[in-house]
Amino acid sequence: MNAEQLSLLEMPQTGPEGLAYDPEFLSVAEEGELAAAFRALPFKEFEFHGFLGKRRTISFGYHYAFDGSGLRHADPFPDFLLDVRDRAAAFAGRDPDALQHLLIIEYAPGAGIGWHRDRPSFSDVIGISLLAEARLRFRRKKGEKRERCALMAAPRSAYLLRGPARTEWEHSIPAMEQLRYSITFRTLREVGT
Ligand SMILES: O=C(O)CCC(=O)C(=O)O
Repeated sequence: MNAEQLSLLEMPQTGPEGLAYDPEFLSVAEEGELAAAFRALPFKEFEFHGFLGKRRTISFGYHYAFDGSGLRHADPFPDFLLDVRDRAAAFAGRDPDALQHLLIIEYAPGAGIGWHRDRPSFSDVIGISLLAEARLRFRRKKGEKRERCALMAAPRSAYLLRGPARTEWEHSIPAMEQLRYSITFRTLREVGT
């Protein structure tokens, strides 16, 4: 990761520990094919305790419902994403079968994602960006202050959130100006860890 990809706003370090980045994870051709396939998917507005967000999502493997019901089984991963899953697993140094949750998000212009940490049911998060660059912002409390930094996630790139980047830092993406899709794969946290 170089200084242009990771802007260190108030941080004297190289970024959240546990954040890894591959700027060229997908080819241009793969990105085009995936985006074309995504246009046919039955996305639904993201629902959070009865409120609808601007982004639209679809989950495979498992679905996490924010209505109190939590993690449930969902349809299996589509075949056309199995190769991407295998490469995402290799990027994270994990077995492909460990990537059990797949979430595709459609961010139309004006849609973003607010500050959050992923649910404790999940462990590693591998995110792949399509079509537009996103400013993946990070923050965590340090005493009375907050540390902040941001990763410019380029189209066709992949990032990994693990360890402190996943559990100590919150992340968010401001409203997009252009259509972006993200693919995120998650491992499930083992009980007792
Ligand atoms: O779109 C992205 O890359 C981030 C997705 C995200 O933060 C999430 O699904 O919790």
